Amino acid sequence: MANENVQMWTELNIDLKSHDMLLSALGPIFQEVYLSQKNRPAGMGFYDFVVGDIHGIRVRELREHAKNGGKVVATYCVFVPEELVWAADAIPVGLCAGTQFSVPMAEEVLPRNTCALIKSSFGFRLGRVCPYVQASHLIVGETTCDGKKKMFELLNEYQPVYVMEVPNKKTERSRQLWHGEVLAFKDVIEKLTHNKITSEKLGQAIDLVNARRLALQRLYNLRKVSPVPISGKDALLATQVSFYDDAKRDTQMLTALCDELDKRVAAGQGVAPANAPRILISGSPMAIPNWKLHHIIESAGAVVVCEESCTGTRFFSDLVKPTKNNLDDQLKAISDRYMNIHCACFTPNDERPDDVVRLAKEYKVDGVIHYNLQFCHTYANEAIKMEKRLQKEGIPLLRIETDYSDEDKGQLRTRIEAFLEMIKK
Ligand code: BJ8
Repeated sequence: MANENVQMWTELNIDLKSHDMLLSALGPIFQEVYLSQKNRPAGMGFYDFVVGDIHGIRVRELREHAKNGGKVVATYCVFVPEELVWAADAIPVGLCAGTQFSVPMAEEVLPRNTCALIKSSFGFRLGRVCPYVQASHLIVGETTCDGKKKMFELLNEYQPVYVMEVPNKKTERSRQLWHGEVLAFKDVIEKLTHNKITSEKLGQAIDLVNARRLALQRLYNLRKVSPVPISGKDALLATQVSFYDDAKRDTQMLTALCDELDKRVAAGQGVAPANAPRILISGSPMAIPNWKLHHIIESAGAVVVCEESCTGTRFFSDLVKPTKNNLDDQLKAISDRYMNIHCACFTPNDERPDDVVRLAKEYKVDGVIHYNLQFCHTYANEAIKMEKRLQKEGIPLLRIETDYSDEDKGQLRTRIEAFLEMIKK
């Protein structure tokens, strides 16, 4: 299998030397962060396997699909309506952009004062170290933040990129603009795949993605229980894998994991003592293998019970409303659903602090940690409003600004331990 992988990566024009370095760095990190945990649910075995073979089986599935004439569509943002991709018999893949490894590669081109997520994703393409990027026929970007939209122009010099225009406001005019973008995206995907998106196919795709969202909702609901039956790190990993695994298989695996967690809950079995501080993380998304903050928090004796982020609740909280098999209604339901994602790129975006307050209560958290990637101005500015709002509600907040490097680990640990000491029950 190892040889088969090497052959596949060669066909995908991967820089094998750098890629080897990337994979050999991932193993020890995964061992330290994940495999060293005690009392993990057996259902996490699947996710360990996925990470262990991160550039193997799934990439082979995508290649097989392409050999049979199918297309692979890569995305960087939860705004891209994946239902339309599935409905055209293409496969969407949420690209990871969570490693420091590719950041220096990107810094050869991009300004250094760009957020790590943007640098990491651009570096993957520039350094040819990600087979998912190499295997995709189209990358779909979006006009969310300035850094991303300008990076997509540069990325387009290496691979075809299509950019969706996400509005910055939530007015009726903006909603109409977004609806037009969804219709245009349908045309782009039909042209790419040479497949017509019918109402029947779209209905099936809506059901497919909604089922995965419901499974993730179930997983998160189980995290509301005390003692919590799964660590924040494990729940984060399961969510991260949902971005690129097959949606049907992913739903099955999540369902099996939740069945096991149900039993743990019934037996009162938790991964941390009932009095361990419960933390909600709110802010920028955390793509694989960005486990830094969770690891520091949980190593300090607390437990992360919820993520208000695009690798958390913003990814699955809302379903596309099921409609009768009428294409226009389905497309409208899709555009309405996606406009409900409260990304800090919107102004105003008061719904996000509202969400955090609501989630803090639902998950009975002892404190919120606001996670901000350095140089991400939208989330940094929104943190000011968030702080005021949480203060009013009496919910303790710690604001963290960091990147993907390990340099600030010690400092973060000290600040987080002090915060946990303050909120201790
Ligand atoms: S919907 S959060 S996935 S844009 S952290 S690149 S905002 S400078 S990732 Fe995001 Fe879509 Fe919004 Fe979600 Fe820019 Fe900030 Fe970097 Fe960001």
